[in-house]
Amino acid sequence: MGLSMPLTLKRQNNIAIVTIDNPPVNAASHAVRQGLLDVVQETERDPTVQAVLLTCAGRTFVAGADIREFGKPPVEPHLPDVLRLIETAQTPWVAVLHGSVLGGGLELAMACRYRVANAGAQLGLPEVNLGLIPGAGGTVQLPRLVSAELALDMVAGGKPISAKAALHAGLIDALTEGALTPFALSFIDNLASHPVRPSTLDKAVNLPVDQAAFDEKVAKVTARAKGQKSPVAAAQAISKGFNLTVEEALQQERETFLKLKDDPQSAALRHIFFAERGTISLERLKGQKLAQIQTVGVVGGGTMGAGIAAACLLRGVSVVLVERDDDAAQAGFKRTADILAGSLSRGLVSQQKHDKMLDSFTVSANYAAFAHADLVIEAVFENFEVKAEVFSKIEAVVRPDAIIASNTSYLDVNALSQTLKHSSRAIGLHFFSPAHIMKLLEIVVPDTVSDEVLASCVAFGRQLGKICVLAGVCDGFIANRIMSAYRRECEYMLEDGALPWEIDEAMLAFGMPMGIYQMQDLAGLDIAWAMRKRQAAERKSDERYVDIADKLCEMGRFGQKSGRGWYIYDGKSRKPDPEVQALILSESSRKGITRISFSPDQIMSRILGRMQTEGHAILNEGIAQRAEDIDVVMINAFGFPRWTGGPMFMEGLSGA
Ligand code: 3H9
Repeated sequence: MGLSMPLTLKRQNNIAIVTIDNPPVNAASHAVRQGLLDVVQETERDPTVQAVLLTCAGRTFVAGADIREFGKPPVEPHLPDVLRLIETAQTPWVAVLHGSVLGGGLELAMACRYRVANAGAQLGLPEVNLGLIPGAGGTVQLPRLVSAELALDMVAGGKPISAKAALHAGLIDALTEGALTPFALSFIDNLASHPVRPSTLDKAVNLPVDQAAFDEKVAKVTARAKGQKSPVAAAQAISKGFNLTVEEALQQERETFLKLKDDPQSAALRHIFFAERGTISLERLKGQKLAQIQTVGVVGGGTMGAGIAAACLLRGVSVVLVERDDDAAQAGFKRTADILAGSLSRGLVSQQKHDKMLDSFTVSANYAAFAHADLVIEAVFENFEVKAEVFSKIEAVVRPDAIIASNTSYLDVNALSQTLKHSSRAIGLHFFSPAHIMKLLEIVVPDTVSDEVLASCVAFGRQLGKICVLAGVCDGFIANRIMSAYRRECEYMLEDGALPWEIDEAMLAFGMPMGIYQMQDLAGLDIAWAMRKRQAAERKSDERYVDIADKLCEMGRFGQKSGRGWYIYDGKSRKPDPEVQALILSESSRKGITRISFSPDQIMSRILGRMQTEGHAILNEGIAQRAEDIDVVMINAFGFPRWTGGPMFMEGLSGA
């Protein structure tokens, strides 16, 4: 039929079956749009076609517009125009949904008269995550199929819903656990006796059940967005749309979409979308034989060990956790089991899966329990001698091919590897706490690690659903090294004239989830104090050193847990403390520093400048592979605002 390549059209009696085959995710690229246009023209011309069944090959339905085209000039036919033709076609289209039905993909499905799905399908409008709102009618279609409240949640929140929830909400018409295409064909058979229903845009819009409650939801979206524009624009598109005609609402949506597409926030979010998917492209890893990691040993059942154990169990990996004695082992068991119970109570796993996870989890006070482990990760106290001893105990009991990993966040993984008889099996796997939630995994690469071990650990990290970033060996690797550098810069600013709460407020206004001093108070000041005391002997005499944090600890101010730290606490409420202010002022004067005031912009520019300088040092030393990896780390380790693209991307934008 002369169709563009990614589409095929075949006939089954009087049904036209269109299949989009555009790997990896059937994105609505130019060729797909052109193909759809050709099909709709062809099938409208043919009076023998009674219905068009729209399916996708591969693992998913259309997962959205082709994001790679967004940076380029738009090429006709545009998606909204193609969808309007499908929507208004005389021959009804039936969308057959599986996998990720997202963005332009869901808009395409909603432009069809009917939608059937299999149980695994996920449906959503995630455009806000790319700094956009839907641009092919989504904000106008969705509230005509589902409630106004759900439409707001889906468009402004960007999270997909399950096929079951979509059926319940009225977004799809039928659901099957079985084979999809035969189900869709019999669905069409049943339609034959009914008049064709009106198109989505011909339906009346669903107004909010309670306008005041709806307005409150919109206000919450705005508050939660901090500086990000797209969720606010998405909420406005939905709420303003109630008072517009379909044509006006489509026009409003399109204008907002095009404006946001050219906004730096969208460019930044697209940058990070691809950066997260491109973190590891090392030649040395290609074609390596991968170890099958089915059983993981964990040493230590504290917060980190339990989190790592849960992260493995949640992804179907068996775990053996070893602690120093039976009581500690039982405590580790409970900590891990509590995390799994939390996943069950939040509906993230079924009872069956929960029970299976518990069956695959054992604890012991004896290292011999690691005899069958494919990989053992130590998560014990952050001290070189302690970790080295644990490493040799592991090596004494594991199989010769087992991998041995340290979860250290600062220590020298090269030196740690050398404590083993076979250093090629040693690696750093730096999880972030809580390890079952945080997406980032720094894979720390010692000089002697084998390619096979490294490749197997990357595959393992991905198996756990982590974003893996390779890091070279240095104090703090990527994340903590940059954190230490900007923490030092903040301390200089304290002496130079800023106050902790001014720095925190500037960081919050910038979009960080927490200020650096709020974070320190939450984590406790004593651990870093102990580390500074250990490092004191190596500190250069001419290095600028700020000892305000040490003095706070000497005063017994260890943070939130002791009721006082950088702030003073009354229960959970936190207030600036005049005593801390007095200490800071007296330290400036003791050092002969004339204090100057800092605006929030000046504070952030010093913090960002420090992050970028350290980022360049890390790149030059080969600690990070790519500037993008540093952005990925800062966003996923510390909640650096995604819509900025990360500190290295920002530097490129400013040309600094
Ligand atoms: C939109 O639709 C706007 C419309 O309203 C209006 C238009 C006018 N385009 O994530 P994965 C690539 S905005 C191009 O690793 P998974 C990805 O880069 C869009 N490429 O797989 C990767 O490539 P590579 C709204 C895309 O199974 C490969 O596919 N839609 C796109 O973990 C595999 O991706 C979205 O925002 C794309 N749209 O997850 C959905 N999507 O192999 C964005 C993926 O070379 N996509 N690629 O590294 C996703 O959320 C996930 O990719 C998905 C699959 C859940 C689909």
